[in-house]
Amino acid sequence: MGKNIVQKIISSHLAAGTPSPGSEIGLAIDQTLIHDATGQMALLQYEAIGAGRVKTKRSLTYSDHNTLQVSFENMDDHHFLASASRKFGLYYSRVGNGICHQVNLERFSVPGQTLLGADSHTTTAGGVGMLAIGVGGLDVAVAMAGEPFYLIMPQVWNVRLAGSLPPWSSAKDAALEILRRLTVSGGRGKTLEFSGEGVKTLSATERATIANMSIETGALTAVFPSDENTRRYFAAQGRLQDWAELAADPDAAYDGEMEMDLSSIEPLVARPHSPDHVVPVSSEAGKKIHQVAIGSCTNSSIEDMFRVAAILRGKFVPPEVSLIIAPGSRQVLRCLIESGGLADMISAGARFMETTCGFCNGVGQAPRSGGVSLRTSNRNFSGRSGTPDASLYLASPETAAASALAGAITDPRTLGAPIQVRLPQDLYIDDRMIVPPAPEGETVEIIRGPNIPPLPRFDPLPDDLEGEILLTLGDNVTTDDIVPAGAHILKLRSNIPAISEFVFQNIDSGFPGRARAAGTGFIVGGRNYGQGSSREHAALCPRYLGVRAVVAESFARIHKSNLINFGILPLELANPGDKAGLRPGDKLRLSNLKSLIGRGAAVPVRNLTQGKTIETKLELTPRLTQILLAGGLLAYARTKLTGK
Ligand code: MIC
Ligand code: SF4
Repeated sequence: MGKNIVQKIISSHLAAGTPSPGSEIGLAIDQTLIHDATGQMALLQYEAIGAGRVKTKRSLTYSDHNTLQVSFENMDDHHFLASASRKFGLYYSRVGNGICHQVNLERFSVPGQTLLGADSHTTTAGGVGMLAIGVGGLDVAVAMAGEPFYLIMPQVWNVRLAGSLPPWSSAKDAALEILRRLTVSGGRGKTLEFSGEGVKTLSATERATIANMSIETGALTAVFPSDENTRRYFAAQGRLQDWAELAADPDAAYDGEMEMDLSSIEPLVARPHSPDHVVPVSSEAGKKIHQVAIGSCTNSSIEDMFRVAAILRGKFVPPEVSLIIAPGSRQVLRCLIESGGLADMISAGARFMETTCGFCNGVGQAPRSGGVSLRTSNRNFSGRSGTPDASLYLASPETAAASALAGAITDPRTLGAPIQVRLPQDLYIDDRMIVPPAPEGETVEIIRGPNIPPLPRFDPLPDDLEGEILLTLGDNVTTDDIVPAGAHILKLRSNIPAISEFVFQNIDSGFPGRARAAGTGFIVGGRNYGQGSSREHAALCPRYLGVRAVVAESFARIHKSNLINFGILPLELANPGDKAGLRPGDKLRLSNLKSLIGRGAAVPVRNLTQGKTIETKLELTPRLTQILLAGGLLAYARTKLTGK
């Protein structure tokens, strides 16, 4: 029996286990990435592990998320990241060089290799045939130390693409169509592998857009074949030596499949406040908008930007709309300048932003109160823009440009004949903004500003836990709900005591105070608890405040790992109906934890207030059991790697 692409990459990187769906495997990691929202913790944790220089083929740090400098914190953090990267053997991409996923795709992606990134959209590199997985920063730190990355072998789903996108429909619409079908949880436990004649009609960056948003379905990642189109992309990047062909064997088997005819995809939009609230643009047409933001790691490639420039050429945005454009990398920006596209955008009234994440996670360009913002990014969770009552819509660059010109949501097909863009021959390749690590043996001092206090220390799991339910929540709670985005919060990513004061801020601002007063506490959630980003702060900060278990119907993959990594028990309700009997303020007791968890037994939760006991499941591999007992991955990895 032949192999599919995922099986091929996994078998060439298998470091432990047997790759059958549902079992734990260890994967050798070729490349890692971290950035200035997750990298501070990753590098502090890497330093605490004490493993010397990184052991991967290449590890990178990007400064792209936290680039506002209205006070000292972000710049201090950048100096920390640059100096620690230099010391530990990581390449450092300076602010202004671009968004991690776009730059990584352009300059470092390698088909057939593994990439582990402390960012959920690491999946973007699946567009050129990498097995690219988003995780918490601590998992990346451990991989940089040379340890395999452990995961549950996913099912591999064959997404068979037929046809080609009609004029004015774009890869973003295909990504939204996948979300419409799978919702924000339908991809759980799966990797999406793309095949079929339709794949050949998509360029490498269009594939990257689809791979980028696959994480929104809850999938582990997405992978495209590496073919002639991929080869062309690598040739344009001057990196043909990194290209390799990668395809599934003709008789490869899959665990499931999905058919999608690209020619039937019309322009789509995701309504507030979830990326799976997908409807045709035409059904929202005419809705007034106040802001249009084009960019983010989903849609900031040269192709995207050139299409936007062509639509805007010779036109002007009406006064009620603020049009924001942020290209994905310095390379994209340079091409826009040389082609005249930048002039078209500026002449049309666009505000031009840095080549960073920016508006995408609320670092600048917050909409007005109650405002409506149409964006080309991948998440429209409530509060993510920095304005709690704003409504965010997600759409393609074509829909965004058409809507900006009209001042209302507009189907781009109303613009008439399709636009033709000629992509540049010369991409102005220039890697000078990527600082290499120090040569081995050179002494490098790590620079730490006052925003970087020492790592908090956590004790091992006690035998008994008693505390109160601090908060009960519904389904699909996002990591943006737990530790919100926004410039004033993001700048504290390296300062756990300070950022912990913002936990659940948009839902229940009294949470931190209540948690601290309670000493030990629990959270109750519904289905798919912790969906969205990889931010380990959504586990680390609650742990810092005294949360020791989350009881939920189910958990999103990355967040569940992060909870375990920081010693919080992710307890799944055996009977979802029991959730109704868990009320805020109820006192809970969990007894004999060490022996129960140690022998893989169920963990009963005694509700002392209601006088009832609830059954929960704690599905752990032997390795995860050891991590929980040790109080978290940091303590476990340090002992394993250094004996301390
Ligand atoms: C996001 O898009 O939500 C982020 C900001 O890039 C996060 C990373 C983080 O919050 O640390 C992600 O996607 O993982
Ligand atoms: Fe940056 Fe937004 Fe992409 Fe996250 S989703 S990496 S914040 S551009």
